[in-house]
Amino acid sequence: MKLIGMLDSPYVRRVAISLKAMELLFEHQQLSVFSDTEKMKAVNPLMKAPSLITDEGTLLIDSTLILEYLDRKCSADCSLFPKDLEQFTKSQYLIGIALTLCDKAVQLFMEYNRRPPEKFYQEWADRIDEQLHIGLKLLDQQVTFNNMGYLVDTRIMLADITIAVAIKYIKKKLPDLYQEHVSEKLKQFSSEMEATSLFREFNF
Ligand SMILES: N[C@@H](CCC(=O)N[C@@H](CS)C(=O)NCC(=O)O)C(=O)O
Repeated sequence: MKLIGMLDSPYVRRVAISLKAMELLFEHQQLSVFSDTEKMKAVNPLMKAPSLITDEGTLLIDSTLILEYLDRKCSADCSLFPKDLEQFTKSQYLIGIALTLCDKAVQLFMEYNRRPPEKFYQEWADRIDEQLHIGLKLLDQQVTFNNMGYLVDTRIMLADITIAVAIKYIKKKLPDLYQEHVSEKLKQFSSEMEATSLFREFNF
């Protein structure tokens, strides 16, 4: 299998960390959707990252769809989805908030860094900003860690990975938002996750 995309993408990063956590072998090619356009098009004409090429040569797009596929490939005891329905529902709920934070953080970063200043769309930026504040508050209210320091199980699962990756993206790309609106609880969780060898291998 081959994963294509840069680790500064929270979507690529969550797939890379998950592949390793699932003990699946893969090759990683860091191509940028913006600066490696031609190479990226050759892999995926839609120019999206993450892209995953399966061993059979099928192109898979979108981190959530890729992770569903990988869940079927990995051994049952390495699955990153809880078996129990109640835990699974909680996990999907938390991942939904974390992915919305990723979407909104990427959009806000693009708004400030890619859009020409004369085309800056203030109303849109304000809306994203509000969504980010609400998402961070909701996440802070909803997360509770067990005595192993994880969210839904006694080992790392996709909810832990996705939340940690979202917080790190915000820390790096939107530092003011991180300082002012990420709670101490989430900052602490993010630091603990980022200190593990699993996260350090896919550092950004
Ligand atoms: N929902 C998608 C989002 C992926 C995404 O938007 N990736 C960005 C890189 S961070 C990308 O491909 N941007 C180029 C584009 O949208 O044209 C996922 O979970 O994989």
